[in-house]
Amino acid sequence: MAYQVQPIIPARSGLHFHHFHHFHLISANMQIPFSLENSASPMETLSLEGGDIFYYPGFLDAGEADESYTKLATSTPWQQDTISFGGKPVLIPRLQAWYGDKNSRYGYSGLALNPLPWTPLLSALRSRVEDAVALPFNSALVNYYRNGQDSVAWHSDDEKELGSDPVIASLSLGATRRFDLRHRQNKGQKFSCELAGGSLLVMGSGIQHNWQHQVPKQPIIEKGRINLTFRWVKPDTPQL
Ligand SMILES: O=C(O)CCC(=O)C(=O)O
Repeated sequence: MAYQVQPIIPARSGLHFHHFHHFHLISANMQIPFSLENSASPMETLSLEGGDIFYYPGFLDAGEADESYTKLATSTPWQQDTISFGGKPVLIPRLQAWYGDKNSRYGYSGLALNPLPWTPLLSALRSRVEDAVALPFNSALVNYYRNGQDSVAWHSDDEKELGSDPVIASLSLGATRRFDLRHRQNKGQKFSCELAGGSLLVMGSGIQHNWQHQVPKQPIIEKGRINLTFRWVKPDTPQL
């Protein structure tokens, strides 16, 4: 598996990011620590087969990340929605809320989501993320993993309203959780990292087409985690 380091800093970002060395590539018989120890770049870029991932540790400082986590945990109208899995209704193993511009409807696995209006906190976080990534986002899926028993199963974010090649920016708050990717054709080809509170992970062009991702259960973890995936959905896509 080839990988390379690309110091890419979006021109509009104006933000300073610290080094943080948490990338690991894992396949059936190898584990390669991914480190930018000698790179001049303040963020980490991982080129996978068919797509790039960018990791911004310390995107929010610890105080800001903690405050945002507490505010979201206590004030979001969380729902444990039901999806269709193998034709059967199943409760998702986490809580969620869908925010966005008025016309940014979204759905997956038989579930239709109408956007809640942006709150001041979510609007501010969205602007920060848009500046860093230099792309607009009109919606965010906010997931609450109450503890290590909560999870999200293997999937790609490839619903039609996301367009053919979405770039998705994923902001993590609260407990550090493992994030896995596996190649869609060659499922033995895997990549894992730890997503720390305050970090931003960007799944770039090609990733949703070529890779699936999951947040596995980690029963030992007692603390909660909130993840916001900022997305661009095609406005006014008809509901399911
Ligand atoms: O919690 C995460 O880091 C990932 C969330 C996710 O997979 C999604 O919203 O599609």
